[in-house]
Amino acid sequence: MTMETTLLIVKPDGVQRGLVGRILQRFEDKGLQLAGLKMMHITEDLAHRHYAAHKEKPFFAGLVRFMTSSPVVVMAVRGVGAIEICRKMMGATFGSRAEPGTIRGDFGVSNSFNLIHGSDSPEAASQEIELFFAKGEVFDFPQGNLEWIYDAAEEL
Ligand code: FUP
Repeated sequence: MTMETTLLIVKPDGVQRGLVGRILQRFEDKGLQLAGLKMMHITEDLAHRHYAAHKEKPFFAGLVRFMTSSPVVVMAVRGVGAIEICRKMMGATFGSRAEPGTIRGDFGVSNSFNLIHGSDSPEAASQEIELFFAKGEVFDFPQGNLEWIYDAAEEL
């Protein structure tokens, strides 16, 4: 496992429902480092680029409409194995099926309004961070309590 930075988005439903703090808290509680954070309104063009892999899917138009309907909060989150850890914390895609204990499982029942996006591979993570953050908006700085979050002899 290597140190990774992943892109997370609290989607419009998460912002509108006042869940940003609680969602963000889970990643901090886990010991992951917050390396970038901003609120933004996703443009049509950005939504198309971000979800390009889904452009032929029947749900694509609705997905773009949803993601551009209201502001989102984007985060760059860093840690050893952060991509897979964050995906597990998010839960299955559909809120109706996501396990309790996960973000989607605990906070939602909807399938398309599923609160959070997280990069699903190292390639996606670097592409998405570049798409959503400008140069200088993701910070590289020492994590203060790193030696108590990881076993430095084995994990770092
Ligand atoms: P995930 O990786 O869990 O965010 O899910 P996907 O990349 O497969 O899908 C992207 C988004 O499209 C999901 F967050 C929700 C939406 N979607 C639907 O609305 N209907 C579907 O059948 C599948 C996905």
